[in-house]
Amino acid sequence: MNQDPKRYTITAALPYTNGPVHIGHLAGVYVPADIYARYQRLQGKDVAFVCGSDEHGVPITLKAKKEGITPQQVVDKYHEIIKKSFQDFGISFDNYSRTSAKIHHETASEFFKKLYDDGKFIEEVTEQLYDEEAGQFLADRFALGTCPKCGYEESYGDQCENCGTSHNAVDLINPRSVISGSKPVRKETKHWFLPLNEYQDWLDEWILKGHKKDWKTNVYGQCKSWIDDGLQPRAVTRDLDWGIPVPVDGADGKVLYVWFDAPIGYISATKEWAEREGKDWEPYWKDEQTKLLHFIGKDNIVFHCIIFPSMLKGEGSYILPENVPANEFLNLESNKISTSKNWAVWLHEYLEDFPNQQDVLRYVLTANAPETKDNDFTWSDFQQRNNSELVAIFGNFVNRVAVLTHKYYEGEIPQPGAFSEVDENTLRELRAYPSVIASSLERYRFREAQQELMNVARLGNKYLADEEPWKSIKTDPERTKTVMYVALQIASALAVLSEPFLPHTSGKLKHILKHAEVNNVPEWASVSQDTVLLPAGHIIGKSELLFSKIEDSQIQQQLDKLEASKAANEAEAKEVTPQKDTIQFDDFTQLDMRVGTILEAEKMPKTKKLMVLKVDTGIDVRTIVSGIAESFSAEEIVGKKVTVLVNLAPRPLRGVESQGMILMTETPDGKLVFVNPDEAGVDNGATIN
Ligand code: B3M
Ligand code: ZN
Repeated sequence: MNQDPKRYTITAALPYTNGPVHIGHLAGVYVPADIYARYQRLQGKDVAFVCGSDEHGVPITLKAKKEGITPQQVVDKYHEIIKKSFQDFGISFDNYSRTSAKIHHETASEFFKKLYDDGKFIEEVTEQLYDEEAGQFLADRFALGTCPKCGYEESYGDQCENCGTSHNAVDLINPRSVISGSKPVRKETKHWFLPLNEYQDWLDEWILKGHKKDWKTNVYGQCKSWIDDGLQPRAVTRDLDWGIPVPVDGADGKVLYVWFDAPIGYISATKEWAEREGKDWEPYWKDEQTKLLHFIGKDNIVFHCIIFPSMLKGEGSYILPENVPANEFLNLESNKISTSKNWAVWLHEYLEDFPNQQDVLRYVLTANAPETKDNDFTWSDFQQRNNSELVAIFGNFVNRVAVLTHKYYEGEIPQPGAFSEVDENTLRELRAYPSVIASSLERYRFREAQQELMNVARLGNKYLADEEPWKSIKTDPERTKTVMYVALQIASALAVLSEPFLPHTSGKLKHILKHAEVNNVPEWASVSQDTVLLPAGHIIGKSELLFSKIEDSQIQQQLDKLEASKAANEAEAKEVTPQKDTIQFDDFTQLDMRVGTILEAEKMPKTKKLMVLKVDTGIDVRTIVSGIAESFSAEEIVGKKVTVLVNLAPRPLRGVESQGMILMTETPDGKLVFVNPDEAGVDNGATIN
């Protein structure tokens, strides 16, 4: 692709419609995508910025079960809430669609059919997890279990949130059904697989050997590890009743895998938009001169860099993404954002507490964007950035300029005299900003770009502080005219350059400066040229407050809210687990539990939780892999007596066979403790009954 693409197709991850959106979504995906799209439009570029609700998949069905409503009711409810939040925050999608739309069902079905007809799938009967109690297959998030890669015990069937790997539900160790809690059996069923292994060499060429070295290191690194690990065929269909029916014969009761249909949602959203606008959608997806970009969070990297590109390649007529600028995660007050724990700042709730202050949140989230590593959002940082940056730097500059223009000239821009060296230098510096900001944006460095924007306001403040028009008005009113003229040019540039970042503020500022009434309306390109943005004689409007101070009490209110969530979670955690179903004495006697001693302990490399133990069970010395590394160091447990379930079937954990299980319990704050036999006088091998 040359440096100057003909058009841009910019996609933002389709949010699952099983809950509202929070600051993590905004910071990771939608604000950067929006800044980028707005910036390209300001360059006069042809942009299709698309998104929509991801309405299929197990998360939706689970939510419906939990709330006792239908999946359709779930998606209808959250689609509206999410769509409104995006509008409120000024995310300027050209189209926000939804995957339940007819056009999407058609597009995704056709896509599948094309791959099917071209023989791009493998059709295979395999064993899948099946919940006999619920009478259904356990696709994806319907199954939970231990991640085969990192040992995390709450891994979903399709993906582990701990290590990011995506796998098949049958790969889970100790799987359990989310529906009934029961242990699933394996049952045969037919599915269609995308043979990713056949794309391995091509992906290696395209990403690793190709020109993708300029992808962000977090993205490139994940791709590399995937490709280096060797790719396996992936099922693209599921046994579920919610989704897009598999459009071939003999596929009753089967739907497309949500991660097969969702990215095609970008294409359907583009089609829907093009139809509405009377345009042709195809160049946006098929012309080599189009720059296709996917904005996503880091948990979606494999789908957008490996699987979707393989689908597009297999289909044959589509272009591939030029870049996938994925972000890391945003934490909240040092803890992982969690919907289920209500540890989040929900966008619709934020707006209730901070009405019309969307741009403050956009600003803070960009200033703190998790671009290269996970980052933390804190309310005190939010307050600080508002009060000492937006209010004190940006707002203060604009307010001084507007107020003084009215005070001295009744709002009319004065005729300047000859420029001093300081004036010339200031204007020259100002003209450099569009390209400085652009260069950061072109490299997806949004934090840096926004800092440069603030430097424009800083330039203005410094200029006023040095030139002191409020003093010269008494001694040299002609000089004051020149100074105010220059300051007004800076304010005007700020109105233009802030648009991608702070669209509401930019709109207000343009309104104050009455940009629309200037003959040549100031634009991004004109800021860098040696032209006048606001001519002498132009009359500006009255100053309006762009930002207002955020008080300590408002911050305290937010912290109290979070504190309440924490208290509620703790109360819930304290609830005693209900007693399980009665078992017979014989069932109990089948468990062979012995006293043992830990002889050696070593943390398993590259895992958070796993420890490899050598345990003397009295019968033998055996290896047991246990998920205790976050609660104990190796040193403190060597020599400890523990209770061991010795006749548990051996199972491999990350390549090490675990030959038993150590009995544990947990303190209220999550620390594991051993179920400790009386150490005085029991020998290893003593039975427990
Ligand atoms: N809905 C996953 C997510 O919200 C998913 C993104 C789809 S993008 C095609 O994390
Ligand atoms: Zn894992």
